[in-house]
Order: sequence, then structure tokens, then C-alpha cells
Amino acid sequence: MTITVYGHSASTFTSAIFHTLKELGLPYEYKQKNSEDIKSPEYIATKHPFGRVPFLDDDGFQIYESRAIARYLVNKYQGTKTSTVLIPSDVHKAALVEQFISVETSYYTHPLIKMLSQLILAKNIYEKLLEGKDYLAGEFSLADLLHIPYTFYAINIAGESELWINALTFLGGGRILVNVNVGKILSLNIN
Ligand SMILES: N[C@@H](CCC(=O)N[C@@H](CS)C(=O)NCC(=O)O)C(=O)O
Repeated sequence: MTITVYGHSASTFTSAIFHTLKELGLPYEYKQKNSEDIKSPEYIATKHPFGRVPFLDDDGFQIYESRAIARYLVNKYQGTKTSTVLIPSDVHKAALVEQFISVETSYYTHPLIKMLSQLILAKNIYEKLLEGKDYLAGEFSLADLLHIPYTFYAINIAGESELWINALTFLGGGRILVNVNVGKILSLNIN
């Protein structure tokens, strides 16, 4: 039995396969693919028609799409190397696992991907915008002020304030908030 995973170390979908293989106690070979490799005509023609990772080859059986790969591994190998149960044999229990896989796909991972890619984009832009200065236009201005309500909301109302303060400081939004006079912020907090 030779399982080969084609992936990328920074790929979250590849890491789902690593976790599945680990839980099932399966050894595997790993082929790191860079963004050029996965867009090559050869890779697209023989492995993944959408030019993505992960892709898995199990003794010649080839499959792509992380959740399909994970289900395949569970269906084939669950119980053979470890006692970890990832999909129960009971029909009702398995249906609930499937229900929550669908929840994960629809309401968790995809919204998070969208949000995180926007945050990363914003972080890079704000870092540039605030380069060598404390305020967006040099001096405190309406531009900084208009950033306050949502920054304030995120920190104080959305909960997890520590997390948001760290995230927003990271993004530059926290930097704006910290620089602004506290009285100005409080006067904005009018119900
Ligand atoms: N639905 C696919 C998504 C695969 C995917 O988007 N993989 C990313 C890495 S996490 C990728 O290959 N990105 C390269 C690209 O889009 O060019 C799955 O679950 O496997």
C-alpha cells in the first residue's frame, strides 16, 4: 500500500488530509507542489482539472477534493490501523457527521476564507498607508475618525476583545484607535 499526497505545506485543505491520515494511522509519501507545478498542463491533465491541491494517489487510485479524499480514506481504512472512528457505522450517527460536514463547508470554512483573505489584504494595505506616520493623512483627521466606529464595535461589542485588539492592532485599525484621544472615542459611543 502506497499512499501519496500531493500538496503544499501552507495549504489548509492539504492539512485536513494529513490530519485524517494521522487519525487513521496511515503512512504516506508527500510530494510538495508549488503554484507553478499545479498549473502545469501535465498536472491539470493527469491529477487535478482545476489545478489545485490536495490530490491523492492510493496504489493507482487517484482522487482530488479534500473532503472526498478524507471520506475515501475513512471508508477504506477506518479500523484497520487505529481505533479512531471518524465516520460511525450507525446510519443516524453517520448522518449527523455528514450534516456537520455540510455545516462546516457552507457556514464556517468558506465565510472564514473570505473574511481572512480580506483581512490579510487590508493588513497589507493599511501597513503601507500608515508607513512612517501615526494617522492616515499625517495629522488626525476625519479619515481616522470614520475608522473608529467599526474598530470600536469590533473590540467592545463583538466580544473576544483581546482577540480583536490583537487583530486590529495587526491590521492598523487598532493603531488608529490607540492614537485617537479616548474622549473622542467615548463621545462617539452614543446610543
Ligand atoms: N475544494 C478544494 C479546494 C482546494 C484548494 O483551493 N486548494 C488551494 C490550497 S489550500 C489551492 O490549491 N490553491 C491554489 C490555487 O488556487 O491556485 C478541496 O477541498 O480540495
